Amino acid sequence: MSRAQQWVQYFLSHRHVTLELINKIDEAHYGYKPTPTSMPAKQLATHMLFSFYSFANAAKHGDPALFGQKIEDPETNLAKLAETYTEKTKQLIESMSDDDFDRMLDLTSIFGVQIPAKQFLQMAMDHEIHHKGQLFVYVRGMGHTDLPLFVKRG
Ligand code: NI
Repeated sequence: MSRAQQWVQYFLSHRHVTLELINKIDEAHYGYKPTPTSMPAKQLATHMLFSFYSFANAAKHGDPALFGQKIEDPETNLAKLAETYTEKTKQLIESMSDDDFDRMLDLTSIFGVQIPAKQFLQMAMDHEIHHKGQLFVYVRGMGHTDLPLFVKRG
């Protein structure tokens, strides 16, 4: 299995759970917050989708500037947005060559370091996993009790 295929599998093992949680958020709950200072549910989910896409876009093209690029999307349905950006992110990772994973990214202006693309992708995974844990709390707070495991294999 190529590195790209391994990474796609790793990404999807967590993203499929994120999607399952997002699909439980109906429109009436888009503004739901577990505490007064929390991010609204739709904003949190959108942040996850756009962030991973930006990480992958920068990793694939070896261009850190792509990470800071602001994303605007007219799609208002969260489930549809999730499907679209999961597919776009998957395609970016899938199209990476073995060498792309080792290419150094100059992130000195953002994080003060230079790191290989594979480590940058690991940061994307850590970020996804962090916010996915939060989504569990959100969805439970909306009244859902039938929730997935934290990771989906196979
Ligand atoms: Ni974040």
